[in-house]
Amino acid sequence: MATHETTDFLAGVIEGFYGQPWTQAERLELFDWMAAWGLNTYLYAPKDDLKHRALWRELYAAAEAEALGHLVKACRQRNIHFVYALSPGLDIRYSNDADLDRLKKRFEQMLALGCQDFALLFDDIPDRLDSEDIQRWGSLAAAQCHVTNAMFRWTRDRETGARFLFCPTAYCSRMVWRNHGGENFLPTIGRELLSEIDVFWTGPEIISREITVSHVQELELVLRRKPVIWDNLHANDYDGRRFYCGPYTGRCSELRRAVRGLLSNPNCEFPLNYVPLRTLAEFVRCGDTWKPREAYLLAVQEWFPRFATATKPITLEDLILFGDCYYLPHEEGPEAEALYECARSLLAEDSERNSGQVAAFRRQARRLREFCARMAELRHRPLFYALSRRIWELREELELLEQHMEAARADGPSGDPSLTFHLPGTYRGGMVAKLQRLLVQNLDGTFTPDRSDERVQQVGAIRQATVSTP
Ligand code: GDL
Repeated sequence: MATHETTDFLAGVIEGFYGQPWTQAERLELFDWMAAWGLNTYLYAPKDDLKHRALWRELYAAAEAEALGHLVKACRQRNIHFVYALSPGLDIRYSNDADLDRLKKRFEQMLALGCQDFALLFDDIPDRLDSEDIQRWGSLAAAQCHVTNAMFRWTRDRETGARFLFCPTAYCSRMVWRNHGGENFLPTIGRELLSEIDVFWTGPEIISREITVSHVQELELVLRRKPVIWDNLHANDYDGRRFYCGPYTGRCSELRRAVRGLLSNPNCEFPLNYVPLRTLAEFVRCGDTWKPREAYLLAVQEWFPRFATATKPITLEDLILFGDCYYLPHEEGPEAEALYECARSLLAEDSERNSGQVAAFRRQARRLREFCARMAELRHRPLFYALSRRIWELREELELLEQHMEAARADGPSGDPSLTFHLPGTYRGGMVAKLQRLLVQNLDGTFTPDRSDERVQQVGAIRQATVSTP
């Protein structure tokens, strides 16, 4: 039986997001990064590989299997664990032996390709059981433990050193508080899941700003094992307007001893993951003190050569300013935050609008707009394609603000609406945008109807009428 060097602590990457999976070439590039940076685990779990989730019962066709086999081999050559995950939870019948057999057939195919490590994921699935499963298992947690334990034993009979991971249906504190998965979901998992099986956990939230040592220590008591963190800090599949290239942060270095692993499920667009993964790798091997901003600046410096343009070059300083605009889900980078604060104070009703401040805003906004324009000339086209839609929006908004401030300076606080080309309907338009404007999110996460929208629509209608009047 083949063996490979095992490291107990799992550090690396989950391809576990919704949307277009990474290409074969991107995965190979990822493995090179990982090998160079000391990351040891890659979890194959793209939600929209049909045979990972929706069609989990179907075997891979020959060409698909060959491509996966190639990845398994590429990982082996670099001493990286290739963990193959299946997500059968959408429609599995937990008490149906035929479904268990299908899982075995799927793992058998991967074993034949040289894969040694496996995972069963039950995230984002209906948290109800059909009547037969309820009668047999009593709870979703017990049903999941039964199938996972059975698959673990079956796998270990064939691959003695196999790592085996499990993602529960309630995989963060908020879900547990809401009783997602049913009463006593996690305690049942802790009690009934075999102790050799690792359990994924995303932290207090699905996208956790912070994961503290005390948080995971409390969890350990319930799970009866240390968790493996499935870290969604840099995931962007839930928001098509953003990506995150800020540093790995909100986790202190002591966390490494409190967990069995740290795996990042990052941005859908592979080329945008350089800094997130580089800084994760640094976090994994840093000493006692973790300095995220310093790590970010170093990683951006390394990323910079990929921004070679066809004509006029960009500067590292501009890349840092731009990166700060797409930093992290819960915060902008300091330079972006300063730019935002400057614009906000200039637009405030009682603003003095001193010309120095306006000039400072304009200078930064122009730097950014110029940077965005340069991106169209990136030689690394996949990087540009990954950025292009977001850049478009950033440029538009900055241009609008600049125009507005210019007009306000000339004509008083309200500005001159006729100066803008941003017509209602075409700009910030569409059904989703309209729906979003109906409810405003409060700081505590609750939503309330936005009455000001009626006013905005009225103004829009007036402008529309003005524009279409010959
Ligand atoms: C999730 C999904 C993950 C997705 C992420 C961000 C887990 C365990 N599952 O809940 O596939 O990419 O949120 O949207 O995190």
